[in-house]
Amino acid sequence: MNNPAVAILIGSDSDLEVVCDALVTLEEFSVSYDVCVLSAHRSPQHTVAYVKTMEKKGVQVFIAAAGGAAHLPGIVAAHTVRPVIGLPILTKALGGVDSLYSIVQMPSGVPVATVGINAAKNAGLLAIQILALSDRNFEAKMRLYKRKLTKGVQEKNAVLQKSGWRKYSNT
Ligand code: RP5
Repeated sequence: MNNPAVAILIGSDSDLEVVCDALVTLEEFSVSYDVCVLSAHRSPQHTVAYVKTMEKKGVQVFIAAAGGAAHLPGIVAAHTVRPVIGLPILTKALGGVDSLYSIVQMPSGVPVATVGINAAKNAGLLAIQILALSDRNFEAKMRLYKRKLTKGVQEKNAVLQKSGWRKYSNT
């Protein structure tokens, strides 16, 4: 893709199953994106080169997903002035807390907007909200999305009010 609005870096192909939720969300909003496997530790030079190239191509937001000693979002943030969203990936050893802490505890001056562990959909939505600051089309789509969220809650409440809470109980 020539001029993506969002660039997504994933630390390994093993992260892709989780990250797919972000990609699907971007596609649902018709956001152009580029996605690459790049590692802060295993391919550091390629990672930095990619960030610089994508910034030159006009990328507005970066999403970086990584697990364990998850330094990828921080490395991206160190090399761009664009906002960076960090997506911590669930890990077998420590349940993703290692990823979360590695991403969220950035030094002063180099922020990474960190979403929840495996919260790929939220990473995609946050990227779209950033784009919506300067794009009325994305803003309108985001308002519609929010209205749908509200409608879903109202429908659930209607079912609860009609059938009573015992429908939800095993006892
Ligand atoms: C991190 O190490 C990746 O982001 C991934 O979450 C984790 C494991 O990578 P693989 O060993 O599956 O390649 O860098």
